[in-house]
Amino acid sequence: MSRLLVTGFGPFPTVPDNPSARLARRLAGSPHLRRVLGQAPDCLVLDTRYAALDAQLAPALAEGPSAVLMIGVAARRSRVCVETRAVNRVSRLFPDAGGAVGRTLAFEPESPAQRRSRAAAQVLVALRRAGLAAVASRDAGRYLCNASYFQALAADRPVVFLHVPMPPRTRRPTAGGGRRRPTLDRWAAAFVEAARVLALRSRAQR
Ligand code: PCA
Repeated sequence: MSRLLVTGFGPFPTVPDNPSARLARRLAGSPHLRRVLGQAPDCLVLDTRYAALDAQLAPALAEGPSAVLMIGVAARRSRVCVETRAVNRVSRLFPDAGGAVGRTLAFEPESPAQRRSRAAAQVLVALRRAGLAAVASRDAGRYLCNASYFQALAADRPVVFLHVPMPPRTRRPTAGGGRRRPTLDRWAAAFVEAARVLALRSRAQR
């Protein structure tokens, strides 16, 4: 059966505890999302290694998910970013979790210079409507997030990549003295709406 695939990433040298893995698992286990989709999505937490693209992502994509919602952390950003494209470029500077760096500058030498997400604009609207001050980004970096997005965008199905900032470590008291809803909970709730958009688009494509 064709379904939504949700992906996150494990730790890497500058981010020992990657919130994207927790978010992906939370979404995949969300009863609300299960109701929205009519079934639970598949969840894949990728090792932050170049080797994981072939070893983990490729087989999951080969199973033919109807849509893919990808999540990664961008520690220096302050807002959730909807990535509008992935480029065919790899950093040779930043080692992955296994110490390997990209070997060639082009990720796939025979492939186009970039691939765009046709679902990104609609996902951005959905996230904002869900109360998240998300922004569009045309720069998914030159590391594993960009590379995985480039790979997932190769097939004709709705795919979007969401970069999240590092969530604050402590819960901040609100002006009224109460506690704000934890950041990860707010993101996960809004990401259900992103998943809804992807699912509707995939149904329309069939
Ligand atoms: N962020 C990195 C890789 C894994 C992750 O969560 C990136 O932005 O490429």
